[in-house]
Amino acid sequence: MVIMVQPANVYGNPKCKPSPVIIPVIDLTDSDAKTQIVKACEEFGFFKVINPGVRPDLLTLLEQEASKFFALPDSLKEKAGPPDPFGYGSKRIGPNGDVGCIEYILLNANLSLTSHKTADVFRQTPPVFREMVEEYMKDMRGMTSKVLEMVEEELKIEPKERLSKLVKVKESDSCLRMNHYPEKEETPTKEEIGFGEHTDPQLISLLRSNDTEGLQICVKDETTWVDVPPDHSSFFVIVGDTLQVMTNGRFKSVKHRVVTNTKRSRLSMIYFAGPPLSETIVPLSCLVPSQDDWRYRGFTWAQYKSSAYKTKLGEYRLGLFEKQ
Ligand code: GA4
Repeated sequence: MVIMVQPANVYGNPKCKPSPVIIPVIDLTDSDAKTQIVKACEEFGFFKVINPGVRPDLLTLLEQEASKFFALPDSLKEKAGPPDPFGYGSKRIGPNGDVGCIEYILLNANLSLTSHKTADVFRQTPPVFREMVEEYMKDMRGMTSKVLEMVEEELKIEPKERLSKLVKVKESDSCLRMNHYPEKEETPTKEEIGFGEHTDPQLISLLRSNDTEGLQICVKDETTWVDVPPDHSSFFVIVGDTLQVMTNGRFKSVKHRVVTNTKRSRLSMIYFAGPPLSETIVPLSCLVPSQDDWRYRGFTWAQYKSSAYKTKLGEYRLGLFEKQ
């Protein structure tokens, strides 16, 4: 199955008449799912998952509790900020001057490792919020490992190079972001940036949103942006930089962004599945046996993360690690 979408006109060139783009829609229970996943990761670095197997009541409850947090007075929310990088943030994204029409909560997937800013998020919310977050992250860990296992099977990745184990182990450095893009009071005349264009540094990310549009991905020639129609009952899978390196560029880490132009607020939750900090990231030798063919030099996830935090959102972070 696929969704046909038209290239977004606002940031594109209005003179060219672009052809529609087809975003893959994959049912993980389909017998052919693993082949479809690999094709989608190669072509777009992006696909939609239907029938994700996550309890709809958990999604509804978590969304309700997150909305209640964002509806609190600024003075209370700000007690959990500014983010370090975890905690509550408003308008500023990351430490290098990026801004957007957004407020958010960023949480480490391992809540017990968490900073006092995160503890302050839960101080402002009922205990059920933390319980829902923990349950949701467990489900997200399950879904990311399932997708990666399917990739392993299709690409015949050897057991010692398993991708899925990187996100299953307790040392996995994953995080959860809840983004709230407030509604506009007046009819907006132009779209504004909610979250600027970027690629995700991790292995893969799972994004879910309410029924408000705004997400766009960059396709084809790297210059065409397309609107991704929202679907609150499905998840979107985003390939990150780390998976691009491990597949030696075969999978694309997709550039994406969020524009806000609606009278309805947008609420999204993204789980970023990352490897352990000490993990060395190199192309998988079962895919690329000769090091001469590696397009990237190796790095640990800790090194990549610290270099990412020195960049602006839209920078091409892998450039530093490409072989000449
Ligand atoms: C982009 C993907 C995730 O949202 C994130 C972001 C992180 C942050 O907001 O703290 C970064 C950004 C993201 C990449 C470059 C740096 C770090 C903001 C920023 C400018 C949580 C992540 O892991 O990397």
